[in-house]
Amino acid sequence: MVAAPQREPVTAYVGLGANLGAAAQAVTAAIEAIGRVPDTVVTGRSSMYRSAPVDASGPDYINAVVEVRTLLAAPRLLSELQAIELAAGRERPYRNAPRTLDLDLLLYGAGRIDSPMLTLPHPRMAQRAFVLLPLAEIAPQRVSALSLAAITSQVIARMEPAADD
Ligand code: PH2
Ligand code: MG
Ligand code: MG
Repeated sequence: MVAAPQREPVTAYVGLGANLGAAAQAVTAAIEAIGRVPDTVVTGRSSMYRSAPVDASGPDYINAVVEVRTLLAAPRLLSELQAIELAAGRERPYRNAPRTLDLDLLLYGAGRIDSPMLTLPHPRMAQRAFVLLPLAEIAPQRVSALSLAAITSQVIARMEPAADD
């Protein structure tokens, strides 16, 4: 039997990061591309942040988080995000290599998944200021005070909104 399509929209959060080339432009373009994913609307968007690389090398990152409402199942949403990464010239020469664009599915409703392709919630998000600070800006209910207290030593700065924002 074919599974019935999912009818109830789910609120999900996507982390964006880039540290090669025109990183802020890549993040802005990616948010627009996420808005063109089928059956998905962008319902919230954080400021952009500049952050020092965590467990990685290379230039500073530009990071942001967006909220979407989607009818897509989590694995399908992930593959749409991966297609946007590929279109932005993403290469994967080694783990945590500098990248033109990284899109991570952080949270999918209250969903918990542990498969080789996808782990939800994102397994490292609770240790990363570059995820927690933008997420707390648009979804404070999804970030605990305890995890915010644990990441205060990480170097990160919220950028001014763009003039035309
Ligand atoms: N992404 C990583 C590894 N380290 N550091 C910062 N500051 N921002 C990132 O987006 C980031 C990182 C792996 O995806
Ligand atoms: Mg990542
Ligand atoms: Mg990633």
